[in-house]
Amino acid sequence: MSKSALITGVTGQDGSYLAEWLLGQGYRVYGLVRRSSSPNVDRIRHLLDKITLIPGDLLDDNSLVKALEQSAADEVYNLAAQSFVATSWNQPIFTAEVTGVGVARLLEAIRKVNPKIRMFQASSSEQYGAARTTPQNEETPFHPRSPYAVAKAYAHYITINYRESYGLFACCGISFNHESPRRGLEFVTRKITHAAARIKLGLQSELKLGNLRAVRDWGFAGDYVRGMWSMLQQPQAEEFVFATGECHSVEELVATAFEHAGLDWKQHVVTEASLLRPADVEHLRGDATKAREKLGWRPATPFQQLVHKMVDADLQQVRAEMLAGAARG
Ligand code: NDP
Ligand code: GDR
Repeated sequence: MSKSALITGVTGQDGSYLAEWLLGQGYRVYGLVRRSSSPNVDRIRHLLDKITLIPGDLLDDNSLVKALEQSAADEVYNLAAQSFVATSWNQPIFTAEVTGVGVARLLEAIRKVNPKIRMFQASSSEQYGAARTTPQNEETPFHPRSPYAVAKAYAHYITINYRESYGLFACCGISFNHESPRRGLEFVTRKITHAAARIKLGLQSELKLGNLRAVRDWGFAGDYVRGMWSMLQQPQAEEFVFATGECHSVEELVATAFEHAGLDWKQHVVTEASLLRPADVEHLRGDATKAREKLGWRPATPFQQLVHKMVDADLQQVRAEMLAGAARG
């Protein structure tokens, strides 16, 4: 009988790529979806006849128990979170409840339903925050700089604590930023590539951004989900960093995207004080040596290729929306 996997956050960017990857590996795939007033399955529409959706929420213990029972999961990938850093200052308590305490709820449910379940927790490079050393690896201390990162640090330690307390196979992958054409529109990469496409096609002229100096280690989401899966195939549960080891500033990202669209970014980008964060993370670069050596994991998509792919996808999407709008009259 094939293995069964439950993905929380299946409607998100990573959830959609992970579902594709697990289906390719022969898994029965279940996805936890929270109730919304209208369906929110754009990223997994092409998979709906291949995966089973189970209603539930990280805020609701009982729904997690039921989802584990219904899926008879061998592996659980906890990708669900309030994942937008900027929002976490406006909604710190909600972010702590979902992104932090939600993980304790899931671990408790696993303990109750089947302690043999293997669990992946999506930790974040944001936990390093004002990092003391560069590049960051599994040994680098955390110094979180946002309510989101503080919640993720709690989630990280509670996962390790349940492993040490109860012998669960539960482990954290510490991923640096990873992007794709399926990235949410509010994150800086997609905000930029989508705006470049709209400006190119004459739908807007200006793009407002915050901190252009911030530096990140950006990779392709499709590469990172392979690492998540590999972690749960190991003989022992332990933490791994996933990163490209290359970093670029937001300004370089804008320049790369706009140039690919045939635009001069300086004519369109304005900086806006309201988009600056109360405490930003200025510089992150990851060291994925352990993942390379133990898991054989390597990111396969260089920065420029990633940005070009996102701009091309946005040009295609915006053109299609314009055509559909014209056809509707
Ligand atoms: P997204 O924001 O695209 O997806 C988040 C998912 O979580 C969505 O499916 C969302 O559902 C779901 N969700 C939110 N709240 C709840 C809740 N209360 N109960 C159940 N589901 C909920 O994130 P990504 O795919 O980019 O990231 C996946 C995970 O990895 C997140 O935990 C993120 O914090 C973490 N991470 C991401 C990195 C990145 O660069 N992408 C890097 C490091 C860590 P809905 O569609 O209904 O909103
Ligand atoms: P991040 O991603 O906070 O690293 O979290 P985001 O793309 O939001 O910001 C990256 C950097 O860009 C700067 N920036 C802007 N950001 C946004 N969103 N919008 C802007 O207009 C803008 N202008 C400048 C930010 O200040 C920041 O320095 C992402 C999320 O996926 C988290 O869930 C994940 O844990 C981390 O990556 C790793």
